[in-house]
Amino acid sequence: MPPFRMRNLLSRVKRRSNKNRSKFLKNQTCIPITKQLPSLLQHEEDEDCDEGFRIKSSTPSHTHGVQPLGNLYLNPGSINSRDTGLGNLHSLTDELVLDMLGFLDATSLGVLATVSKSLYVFTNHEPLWRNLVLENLLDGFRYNGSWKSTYVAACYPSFDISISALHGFKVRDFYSDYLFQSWLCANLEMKPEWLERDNVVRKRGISVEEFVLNFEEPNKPVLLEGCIDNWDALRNWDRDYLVQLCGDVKFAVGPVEMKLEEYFGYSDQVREERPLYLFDPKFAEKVPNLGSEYEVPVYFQEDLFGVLGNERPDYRWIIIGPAGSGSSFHVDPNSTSAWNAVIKGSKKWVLFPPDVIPPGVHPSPDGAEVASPVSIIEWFMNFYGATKSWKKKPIECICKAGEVIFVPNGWWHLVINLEESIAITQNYVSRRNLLNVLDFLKRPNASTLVSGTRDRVNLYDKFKNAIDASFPGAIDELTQKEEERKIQHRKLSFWDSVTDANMGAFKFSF
Ligand SMILES: O=C(O)CCC(=O)C(=O)O
Repeated sequence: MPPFRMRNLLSRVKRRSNKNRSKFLKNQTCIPITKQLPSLLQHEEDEDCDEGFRIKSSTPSHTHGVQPLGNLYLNPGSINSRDTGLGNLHSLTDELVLDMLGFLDATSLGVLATVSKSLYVFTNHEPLWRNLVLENLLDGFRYNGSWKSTYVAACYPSFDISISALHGFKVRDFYSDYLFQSWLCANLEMKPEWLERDNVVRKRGISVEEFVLNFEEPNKPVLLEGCIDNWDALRNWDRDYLVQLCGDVKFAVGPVEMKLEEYFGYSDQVREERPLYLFDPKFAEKVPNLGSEYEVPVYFQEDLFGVLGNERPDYRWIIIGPAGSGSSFHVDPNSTSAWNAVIKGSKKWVLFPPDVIPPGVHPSPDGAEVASPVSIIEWFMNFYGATKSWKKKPIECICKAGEVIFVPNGWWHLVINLEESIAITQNYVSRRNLLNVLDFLKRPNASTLVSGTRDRVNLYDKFKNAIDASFPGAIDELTQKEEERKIQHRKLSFWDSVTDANMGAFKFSF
């Protein structure tokens, strides 16, 4: 590892557009926000930076020699070849240059790469080639060591990129925080202090009544141990078993469909900031054995969206991803609650209650758009520390194989896989949450908020009618109970405000 020094990394905050995972905030659009954060990072001869960041072992230096901008200021006399090679475009930000290059096809990128060293570095930026692969190779691909060579191997099979004169050049004196940070985030170890806090309530063997009373009703997360011990999936599922079971069946990986064997080929080789995540809602239809090797834990059996039969929104997913993959901050769709069971590996969870927006996350007032850091690791680097001084601490834990976390509706959550992980998650609506879900589906902008179904606007009517038909009077009964609960709550808060809770005496304020 060559030494690097870095000062004042700009934290990149960008739109999350989870178009490919309808489970998530599907229709978020771009709110670019640039924030200057005093994110000091210094790396001298050793591998620990002064902020305690640690680069993964066996990490090669940046493929094209990109260095953080701070190094330029510490090397008086050197000239940033980023600027000289961009000509009149040098005053544009790196992000804008890359956005413009994102409009080009592979051939134009290849031609531009020969224009200057600077354009060589920009046009070889891996996310540009990743986009080309994901836009053009929708039927899957064999990852070939880098996104560029994956694209070239698939589209120009007779061209051997490894013998090209323009392959794997390192450019001297190219300084860019933006490009460097992509590399850094792809190669950073999770800091021990990011994993330390474990304040989730853990329960083993509780009754359904206890679960409803203490967690579902008050809408609080809980980690449930031992409730999937009977799953065949827990015993059977590993790479070899799944590859054999699923054969040539393809699963949704972002916008593309891949065989498991192709996906594992990719995840074994890749080192990137946001690894592709296998997240498939139709896994049980595609491979019925996957569906029959697990069963819904006893706590989540009531699932009222079931009244819609095949018309229910997507509700169950198999999730597979390498270390570093995961889900950035989101709230689950359609105001549903969820459970997530880890079958292999482990996941770090950070959850904030509905009334606390996580630091670095900026939802639009109607909830249809969310701006957040580019990657999960970047959130940890730039925002996790802020939670230390927050009064309302997030709930955090590491969920290991055999454990299930309950994610109550409306809670923001972020998940990062600490090792290769396989999980099943389901979103559901029980009686405790039915009115919330109906309210959500009825919102005026339902067409932009509702997800997991094609018929977003009519989902409210369909669902309500189906509930009325299957459970006549249930909605009225729940509405009445809710009214009573509110009145009760109002009464309580009045008495709370005039009495001293501890002394039982009246409280006066002057
Ligand atoms: O990446 C994961 O396992 C978490 C998925 C998720 O956010 C969820 O189940 O709601």
